Amino acid sequence: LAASSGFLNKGSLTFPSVKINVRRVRVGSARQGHKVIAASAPETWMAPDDFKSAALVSSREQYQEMYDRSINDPGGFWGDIAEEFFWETKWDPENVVKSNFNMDDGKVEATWFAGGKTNIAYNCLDRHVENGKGDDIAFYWEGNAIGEDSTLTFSQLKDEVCKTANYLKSVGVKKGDRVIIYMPMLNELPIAMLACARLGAIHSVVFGGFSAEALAQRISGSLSDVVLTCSAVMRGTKSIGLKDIVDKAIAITSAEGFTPSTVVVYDNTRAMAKEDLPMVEGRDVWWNEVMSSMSTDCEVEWVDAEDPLFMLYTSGSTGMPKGVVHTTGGYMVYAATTFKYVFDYKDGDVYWCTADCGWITGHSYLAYGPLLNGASQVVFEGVPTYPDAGRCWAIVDKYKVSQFYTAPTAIRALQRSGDAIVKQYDRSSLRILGSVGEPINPEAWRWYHEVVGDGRCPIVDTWWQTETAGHMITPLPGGWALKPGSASLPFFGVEPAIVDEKGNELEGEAEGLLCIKSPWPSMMRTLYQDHARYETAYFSAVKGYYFSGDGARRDADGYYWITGRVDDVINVSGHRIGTAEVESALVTHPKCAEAAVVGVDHPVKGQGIYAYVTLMEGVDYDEDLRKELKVSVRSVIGAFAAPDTIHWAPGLPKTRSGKIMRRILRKIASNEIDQLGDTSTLAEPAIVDTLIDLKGNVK
Ligand code: 6R9
Repeated sequence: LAASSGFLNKGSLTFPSVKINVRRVRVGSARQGHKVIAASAPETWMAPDDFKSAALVSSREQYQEMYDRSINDPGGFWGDIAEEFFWETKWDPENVVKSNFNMDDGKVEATWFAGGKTNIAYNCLDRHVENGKGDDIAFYWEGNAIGEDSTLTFSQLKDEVCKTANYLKSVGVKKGDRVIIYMPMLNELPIAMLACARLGAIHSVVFGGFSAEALAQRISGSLSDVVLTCSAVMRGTKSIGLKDIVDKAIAITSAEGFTPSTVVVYDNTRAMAKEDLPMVEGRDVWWNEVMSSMSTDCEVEWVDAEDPLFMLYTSGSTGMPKGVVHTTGGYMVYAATTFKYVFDYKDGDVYWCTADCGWITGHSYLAYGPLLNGASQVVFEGVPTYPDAGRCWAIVDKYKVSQFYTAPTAIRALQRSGDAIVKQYDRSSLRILGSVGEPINPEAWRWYHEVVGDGRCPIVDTWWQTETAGHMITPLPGGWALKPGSASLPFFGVEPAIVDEKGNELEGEAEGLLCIKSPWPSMMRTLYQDHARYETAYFSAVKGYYFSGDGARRDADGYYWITGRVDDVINVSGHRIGTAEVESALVTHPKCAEAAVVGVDHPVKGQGIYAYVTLMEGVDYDEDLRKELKVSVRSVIGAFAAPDTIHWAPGLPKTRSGKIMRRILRKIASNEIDQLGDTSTLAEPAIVDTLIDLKGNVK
């Protein structure tokens, strides 16, 4: 294995099994359908001098010097940073990074800090407690309803993590075992993650919005013997029963021959009365009862830097969701370092990320990054619009939040409620505003900047993925001028490349496929039990590069503008959804013969799901059926993946070899009928006119 090095001589580039439908995006537009910023005269904003001079990185020159070292001497750069953490055994300094990332043979392995032994939970908690920070607040928990709140100090959090770890140990969980966590945003969710990490067990957090079928897939996919859950949760005024979904999921896995032995249920009396919840004798226990008798001392399991820390499922362009696996050492160093520099973290800050721990953002920038830095943060159970659209600003005011990190979809939704409700609250504590999950359109950027941040706060538009586990392209808030809609420059150690459809890397100003050409510490190491799929899905489309699935443009200043997915992944409110997953959910309905799903621009969600459905012979299209089809998707994936629109399709535009031409379906869906392009390769060109005629009956 060669250390991260050259990437010349890529040989011939082919696109074997990975499907890339490059969608054309106008040069200069930050996002299809949103306002276009002229490429020639981009608007820029620079943090004021007092902000810059106090920032960890205060100029592009300082960044460039650090960046150059991170690329030319990754071992030295990351090795120095890793020294700040506690390692029970030090890594081999000659081999900080080993990888064959850039080979043409399509085989990919990477290791960081090999030989080192550490524990991320120890570094998140014990290290701070031992350094006299035990009484600092780790979590300001804010419940769904106004007035529900509590705090946990670092030493209290450590005690809770130890109790949970001791309980898990008592039911047999040990290093390498997988544990499913299906919880709402109670403190117990990050506590459960850290408890697994303390034992070296691999957590697999499943977002609470996933259905029983999706949860079942994740339980049996990882053969997790223990499931941690909660009776129910309040989302706004609605109570959602999570334990009930766990019961249904286990009924599915049991029918297939796998039954977890233990289900630990947190009794959330605010959402459901204990008596109302049936418990399965011998399998289900109450969290609150079993933890209370556990000791607050729990020995740390020292794990290898390359031992897996967690797996997290995410959607790709083909097939079923992929179990992305992240390991310990590189992830720890990278999550902590990106948090520190991107949020310009300083002692005394109060940070708030609105993400759920069911997503990667909640892993890296709620559970791990902030705790590794000893930061105080808000953990919010509720939704940004309950009881009203001022809730986020009320929380900022209440806790004097200094960094606020959320998704463009939330920003757009709050923007719709107007400026007055924002201005009712004091936001002078805010220093930095963050964005993640999808491209932020310039109007939303400006509103966030001007109204929420009173024109004072830099916006860090952070581009990254479940697979990258940490920020990849992002502003450093005091470092350089911001351009609304651009994620700007690569973080330390990240080498982005823009590649054309033939796989040639483009230099200078360019637009194409966004790839990464050398390993970074928190890169995913494999897909759970499927290394071959890891290699084909990410490293075979563009040989010698990691292909992100996104398109991007690089401007004359070297800034990157992410143009969105170029594969068959739809990004709905920051949630990644594979078109293939929604299609296979639709065809589970007995009356659905075939389905084709595309993404369309949506003013709040970023993209919406638009489904073309062909029914079985002899079945008539009707409104009830439309509802039933949506229910099918809700029950196979979850409510967030239900199509917004169903377009009845007596047939679909296919090539003679039977491939659905989604390009045409996208154009019809977005009313760009005049831009259908070449339809001559279709087996039955007339179907296009039929679909256009049926647009009148679309709902
Ligand atoms: C962290 C996260 C990843 C996909 C990614 C891209 C989109 C995320 C973005 C962004 C433009 C940004 N994305 N951040 N697009 N600008 N700042 O969201 O992970 O759920 O895996 O989604 O989200 O399309 O490929 P994940």
